[in-house]
Amino acid sequence: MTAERTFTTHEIRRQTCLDGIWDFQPVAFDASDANPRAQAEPSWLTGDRDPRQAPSWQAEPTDPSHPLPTRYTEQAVVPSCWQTDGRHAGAYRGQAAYRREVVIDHPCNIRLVFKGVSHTARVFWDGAPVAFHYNAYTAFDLLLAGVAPGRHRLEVLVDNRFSEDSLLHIPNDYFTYGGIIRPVFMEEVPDLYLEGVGCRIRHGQGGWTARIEVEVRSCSPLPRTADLVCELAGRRAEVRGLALLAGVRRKLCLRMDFTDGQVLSWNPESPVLYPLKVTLEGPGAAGDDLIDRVGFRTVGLVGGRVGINGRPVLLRGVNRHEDHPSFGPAIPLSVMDQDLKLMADAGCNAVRTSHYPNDERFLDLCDERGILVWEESHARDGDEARITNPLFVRQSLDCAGQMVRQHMNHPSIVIWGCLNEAASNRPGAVDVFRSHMELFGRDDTRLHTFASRNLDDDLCQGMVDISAFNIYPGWYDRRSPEQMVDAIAGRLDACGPEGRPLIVSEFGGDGLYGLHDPGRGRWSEEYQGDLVADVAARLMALPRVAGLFVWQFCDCRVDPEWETGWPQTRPGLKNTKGLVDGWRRPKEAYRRLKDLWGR
Ligand code: ADA
Repeated sequence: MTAERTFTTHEIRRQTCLDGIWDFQPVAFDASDANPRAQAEPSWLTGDRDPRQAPSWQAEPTDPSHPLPTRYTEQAVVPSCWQTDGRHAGAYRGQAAYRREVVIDHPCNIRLVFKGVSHTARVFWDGAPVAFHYNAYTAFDLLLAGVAPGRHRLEVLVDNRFSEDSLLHIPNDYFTYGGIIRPVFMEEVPDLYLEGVGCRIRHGQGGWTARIEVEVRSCSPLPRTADLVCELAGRRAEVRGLALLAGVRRKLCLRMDFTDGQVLSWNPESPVLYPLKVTLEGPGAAGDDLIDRVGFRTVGLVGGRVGINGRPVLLRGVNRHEDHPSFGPAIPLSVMDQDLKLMADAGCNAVRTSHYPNDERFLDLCDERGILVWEESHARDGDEARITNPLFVRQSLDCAGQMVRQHMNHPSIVIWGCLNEAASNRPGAVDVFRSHMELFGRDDTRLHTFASRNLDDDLCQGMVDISAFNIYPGWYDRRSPEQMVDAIAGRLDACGPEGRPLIVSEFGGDGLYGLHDPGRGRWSEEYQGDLVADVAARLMALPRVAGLFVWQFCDCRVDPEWETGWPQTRPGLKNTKGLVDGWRRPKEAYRRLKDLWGR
């Protein structure tokens, strides 16, 4: 059975993983479907392979008022995506329904947790709609109070179409897959139950303070009371006789202080984690619990570097897409493990989750291995019109808010990022950046930034804790790394505190796996290896540069519908700037980086 995290999260609450074989049915487009992009003419680039068609599936027509199929003719594995289903590994973009039976043996409250559905999910319980969620990369949950014993039908209608309703998932330089791509869990919760726990750890005069927020929810028709107990690093805090009226939620704030000697700090070399355990015990009521993990560490700027517990660290990182030829975005734990081992072997100490929140188990592994994470909210590339669209702002802030709330406790996350390469040089877009930075500002235990490509005219650098720019010397740009960093530094000094450090959040170039050229020409592994090693060495020699992230860790698939003409620079519809290819086979660039970083 798949575990939700890499450690035990409940000792009391009954949790069942719903991964496995589900019934599956693609659902046909119908004429009334107002979906302008999906109905646009197929581009000449995709040729006969119109991505709207499911070449070998029997798609069921649906009535929009009853969107679920009346019969299911296929089966699919959860989690997975339909693009990696062996028979039709094409680019089907559309809707598909998933169904499975759930047997309940006594009356109870059921909480369903979906860790990721790409990209829009409508959930139905015995045919009735119970949840809607947009965006593939954040989790969502729903509560069914007072479920009767018996056999129940759980169905999920999944949609991966591009449309006017989807402003984060757009045709892009990575692929928006379709499917239930991360695990699904069913939990039985008592009438008073724990909805979440968030912990902020700060260091002050000779000691640590943990501020713990616990959310308790009642799904009972009657008032209820319970005792809440919170345990961390040998300490215990209690709230006795917590009373909740019918149907309400309540947030409780607890504080625990530790002297320096009482806990070990979390550091990249010694990533010590402590369980944070919250328990609800009611007089006569069933109990509930949540277990997460925390690390005692501070993040700041120290001597022009990112400082972990006051010690400066040069970030040597990679950008990673969750993508694999066999699994798409439904990356198994074993591949996460493999990826992190390859990164460590190449000498990386950091990873950027470009361009969306990652599977939480990957973050768990980073916590355990001391890898520093820049976690990024979902968005890549946005002109002013798109990112100032109120729907974009809502979807993007929703995603950023869910990311912060869901991943708050991971000590490995040292940077919250957002809005990659968006219009930070347009006066009309400044407020959009500000609203994201204000949201991140509620968590002062990390640095906040975004990756800009506007070297000469960025207007939003005054809002970030550390500046970050994507530069491609030797690939898209003829300037040298020094010239580009100089241009950025000049601009930063003119508008912000002088000498503010900067991260090169992307650099690199394409290299086709297996293409060897004694002349070391563009697109060969040799050219890419020379480029990555040369740019990395030169950036590391610049005192202003506090970190550098290679674009990218592994090759990834791109959307054929990507509109800008750039697919012509994506052989095999892949972005081939990976240090390893899709199958994780190291390229020359990997070996050259390892020579620089890994020894
Ligand atoms: C950008 C972008 C990446 C990728 C890269 C490239 O900087 O942030 O997502 O598209 O360029 O390969 O061109």
